[in-house]
Amino acid sequence: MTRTVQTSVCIIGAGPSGLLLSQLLANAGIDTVVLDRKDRAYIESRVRAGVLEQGTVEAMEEAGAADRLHREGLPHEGFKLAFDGDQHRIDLTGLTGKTVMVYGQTEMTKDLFDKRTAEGQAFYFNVDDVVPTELKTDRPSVHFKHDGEQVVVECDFVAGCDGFHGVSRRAIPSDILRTFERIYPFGWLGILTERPPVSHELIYANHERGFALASMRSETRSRYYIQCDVNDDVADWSDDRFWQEFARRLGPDAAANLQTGPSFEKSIAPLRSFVAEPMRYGNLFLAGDSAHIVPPTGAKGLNLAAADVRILNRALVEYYKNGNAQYIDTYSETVLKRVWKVERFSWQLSTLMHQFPENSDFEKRMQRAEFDYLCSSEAASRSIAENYVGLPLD
Ligand code: FAS
Ligand code: PHB
Repeated sequence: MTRTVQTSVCIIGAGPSGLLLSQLLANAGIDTVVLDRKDRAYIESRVRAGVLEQGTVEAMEEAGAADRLHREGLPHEGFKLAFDGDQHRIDLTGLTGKTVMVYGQTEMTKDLFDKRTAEGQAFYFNVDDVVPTELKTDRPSVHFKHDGEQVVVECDFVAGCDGFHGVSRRAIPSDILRTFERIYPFGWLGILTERPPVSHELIYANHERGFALASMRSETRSRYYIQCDVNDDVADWSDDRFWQEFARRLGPDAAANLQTGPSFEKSIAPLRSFVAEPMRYGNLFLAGDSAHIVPPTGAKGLNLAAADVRILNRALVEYYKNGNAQYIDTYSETVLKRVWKVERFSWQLSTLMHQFPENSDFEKRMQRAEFDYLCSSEAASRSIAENYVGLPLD
């Protein structure tokens, strides 16, 4: 027995991309069905991004889901780069007139789930065997299993918001899909701890022992990272070992204010740069991590996903409201131009701020020279700042 469901846009994935797209389309009166292989509790439990560009905040405002973000988020006007103890502040607001908002992806996801649920959004959680089909026709469909029942969603468009390990990218024929990848020779070990942050602004540190990042989730909850071997086992990293390493890499001045405590989340993430082209195939549109991955150094992953969604939403609304397919037809070209610029920035900052095992003494000197140039050049600092606060949509 197959259950058939009709909708305008079938969204595969209920992470930030899928949820934001569903809300923005709903605001334009466009109905969607959203399906995810996990459930809401699992999706909300994932600890990921922590910094929102102004554009992402604007997207949440457009979605009508920004009230708590403005109440609890922390606007930041700058951050620090540190090299073997020397520090340089990137004055975001002085150089660009903009700020970034420290607000966890977990919270953003909760806010979007609350809003979608309050508006009666149709979700299918814990689905299996998702197969997008008929993508080159005017009425594609998405088949999947849910609660032991076979379901098919017939729609106008399929939005592939199912992340790096999803099925949407793989629905594009291999003779059409092109992928580009750089895998970094290290990972990030991240912890959460209920202790006030070591600094009121983020500190990105490159130390001879490796990279470290001091971030936060609130004025009482800190989020810290250190570069580690991607094959490390998180069980080998006791809190004491983490604190010792983290303090050494921050340097004595910055670490003087460090309040250590028990971690309540500890995980290791691999780092990669990845792009899939095209981001459209027939009536399938990719958005977010299903199409690209950036190393978290530039705080871009979530923000790049939100920018994709704003561009895709504009295209779909223009089609439904005015019958104009211009933005749909140029979606992949438009969005990829911005994706590659953000990939460049994330790669550049990762290359500058990490210890690479293969780096010769010359490359290490180049890293230090780049840092010294940033310290001495307002133009160089402005370049970092304008990328960090977020590039224009197009
Ligand atoms: P997501 O991966 O968040 O969501 C995809 C959804 O699709 C998931 O809920 C999944 O269950 C679902 N799905 C997958 N396959 C499916 C299928 N076959 N059928 C149905 N549903 C399916 N970004 C930053 O900006 N800053 C950071 O500090 C940062 N840190 C990160 C740390 C880690 C460990 C990771 C993994 C990522 C980090 N990111 C960071 C990037 C991250 O935030 C992503 O950019 C963001 O989650 C992208 O959102 P989505 O595109 O919605 O993809
Ligand atoms: C975080 O707070 O999780 C965070 C902040 C900035 C980054 C990466 C992660 O560049």
